[in-house]
Amino acid sequence: MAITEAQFMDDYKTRMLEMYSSSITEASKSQQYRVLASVVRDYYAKHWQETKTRYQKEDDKQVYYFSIEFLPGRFLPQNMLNLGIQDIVANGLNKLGIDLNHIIEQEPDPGLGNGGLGRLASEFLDSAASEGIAMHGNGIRYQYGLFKQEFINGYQVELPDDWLRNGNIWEVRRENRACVVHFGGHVWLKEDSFGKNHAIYENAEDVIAVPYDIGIVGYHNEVVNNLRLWSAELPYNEHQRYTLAEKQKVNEITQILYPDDSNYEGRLLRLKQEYFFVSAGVQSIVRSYRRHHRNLDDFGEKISIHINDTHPAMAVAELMRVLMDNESLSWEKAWNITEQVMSYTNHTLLSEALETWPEDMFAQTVPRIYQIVQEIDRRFRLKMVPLYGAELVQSVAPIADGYVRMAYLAVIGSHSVNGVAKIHSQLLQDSVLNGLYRMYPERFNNKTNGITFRRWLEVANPNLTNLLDNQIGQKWHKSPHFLRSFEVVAKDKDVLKKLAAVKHRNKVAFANYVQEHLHERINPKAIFDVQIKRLHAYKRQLLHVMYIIDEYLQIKSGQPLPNPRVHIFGAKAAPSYRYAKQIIKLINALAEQINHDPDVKNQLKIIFVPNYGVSLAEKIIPAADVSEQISLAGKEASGTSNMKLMANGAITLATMDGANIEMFDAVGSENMVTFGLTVDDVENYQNYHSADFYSKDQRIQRILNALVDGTIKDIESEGRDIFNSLVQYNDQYFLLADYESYAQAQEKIDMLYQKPDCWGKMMAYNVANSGRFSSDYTVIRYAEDIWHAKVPASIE
Ligand code: GL7
Repeated sequence: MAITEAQFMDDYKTRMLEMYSSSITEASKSQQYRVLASVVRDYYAKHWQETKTRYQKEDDKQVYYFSIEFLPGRFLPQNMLNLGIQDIVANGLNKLGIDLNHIIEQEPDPGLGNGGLGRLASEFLDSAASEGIAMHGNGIRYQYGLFKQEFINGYQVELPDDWLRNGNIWEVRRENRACVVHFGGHVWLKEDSFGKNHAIYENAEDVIAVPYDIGIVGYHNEVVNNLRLWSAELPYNEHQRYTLAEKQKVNEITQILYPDDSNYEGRLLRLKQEYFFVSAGVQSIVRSYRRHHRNLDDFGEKISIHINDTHPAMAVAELMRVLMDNESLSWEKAWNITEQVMSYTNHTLLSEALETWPEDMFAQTVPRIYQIVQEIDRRFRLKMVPLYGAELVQSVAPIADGYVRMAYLAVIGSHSVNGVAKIHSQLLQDSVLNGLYRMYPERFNNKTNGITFRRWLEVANPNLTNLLDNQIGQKWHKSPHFLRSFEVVAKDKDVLKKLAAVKHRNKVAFANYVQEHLHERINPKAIFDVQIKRLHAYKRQLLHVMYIIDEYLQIKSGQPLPNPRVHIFGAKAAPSYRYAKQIIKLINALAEQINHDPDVKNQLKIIFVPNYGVSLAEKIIPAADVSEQISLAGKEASGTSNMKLMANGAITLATMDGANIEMFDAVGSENMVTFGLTVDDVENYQNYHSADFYSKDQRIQRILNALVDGTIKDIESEGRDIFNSLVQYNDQYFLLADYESYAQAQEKIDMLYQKPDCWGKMMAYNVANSGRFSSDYTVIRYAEDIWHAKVPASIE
């Protein structure tokens, strides 16, 4: 982007005056941020408009990524990077007496997602724009993001995340593009004088969906795609008055994000949220298509709708509704188009996360959609029972046993179904979706997740970025495969020293952050052992905690640790997930005790960073030495923090699960430390009795006893419950079975860390081989194999 420093400074001063009638020095930091965001937005406004016009003119296929969650992280640093103006802005502001880094910290992190699933959606948007692929997001503009986490007496407390309090500079409200969404009431079909059916809605509750658009800026390519987030409002009508209660009921639909990433209760509001953004999205897509096309003959060739996990699966029925009821197409024609347009990604094998809705609730909330799903179900059975038998068909039909089953609906209505890592896609075919795989084998494929190096290296880790640029040039910015050449360059000891120096500098920066914000001192020479992800039993933060207790007991018995360690956690627990919250309390209690025990003498520290999110990840990941990816094999679909940590030179300590397996293929056994049961081991395990491990293994006994015998203070009830879950209730996630192997792996880490040359080489191999996990490549594969969309810039 061609802009000079002088011009920027001028723009900034003028905008400050326009927005706040203020001089720069008088303005608050938050005002300084908003002025900067507004100036940066202006710099891509024209590209945004031109991108839209070009897509229309060239009639390119448009892809719409429907996701109930997006976790974009801060827009300001990403947009400046992608526009190529960060140095100009930093220097310009400097001359005006402002530190850009302070301003960046003013931007609230839009917490419109829970974890990996929402973050992946945002990485894909960034990658698609950067590759010039016409792909747009469709989601919900939650007024409150994921709760703000604080710890009080070690317990998680959830506070509202009022991220819109000061407005959102990046969004544009487009009232003129609003849609009406119908809920409830009765629907009947009326034949008109031409013999066409029309759906008549009686006593329906109408809600207006107002879109807010955010530009998604591509990397150095003048492409700006769209993220459209919908907000629920009452219909505007001068003659109709609404009570406060009615208004609240409508606003509720887009008020909060469900703070649960796997265990959705069948709540009515959630169902409404899903239909709300799906219906608005589908209607607006058809409407905008119709503005430039006379009929719908080519709709299937020109539009893709991607169903990100089951939450938007009603898109299948909603598109059928719009095509039949509004556009008067026949069932057959509408169905052909729908199958061609829809594709679905599954993100989890956990059975509790495969959504189902009680039929009654579904029928009452979205009656027309229910009718259509019933018809899909009827036709599916009619076709499949003669081929596969009633029993198999019943086991995968969209409606059965009083429930509407969203994953099955998504597969039946799509032409493509993918998992998010090789092993996960395989397990989908073999188990969870096996019945449908037998019927539609050609639909199933794998698309291993990816990450964007622009955010996780260029924005988050400028020190490593500079080193890489100096050593191997900048080609990797556009084509992350080029990182590979760092492997050769890093054979030079000098380069390894520089790499170690970069890591050290990042660790010092994080230690300073911890001191300033959490008032704990940590030693940058210690191993920074990091586990950052949602708190969930299957992710096994508790296994990590067991090892910390082990270390602590070792110190207390007079044996020093081979290396000082800092165990760093970041994790939110779903507010209703009692066990996860008990583990949070345990970690905090342990931290309180260990961090202040004079016997420990700084050999061991626990830092549990509250309110983990994208912006905190950007601070932690560059400083990590060890990346804990220790889920029970077969449970983590892919993982993505594993890739981010790898790219930043952390050594992965992992089970053979999700994408860890592909990372292992990429770096080899010398550069990753693996342990534990494999997927096959877990599947074939006969008669697991965790109590046997407790009674036979003295080390495990000592660790678990510490939970209940007063060794760890202030966890009376939590300690007992956690102990019982592991010993009495048979340890659902096989922690005790994996403990010995995990502890050995940790010892191996200690041994390797004591050989700086060896550790340095491992770091270099990890950075160098992480390029294949770029979401740019992942998105290109989606575009080519699933969406059949244009990929303009072919990258190497
Ligand atoms: C998840 C998976 O648990 C995670 O392994 C995967 O990396 C991510 C993106 O594909 O999707 N599924 C899910 O429901 N959440 C995830 O993070 C919240």
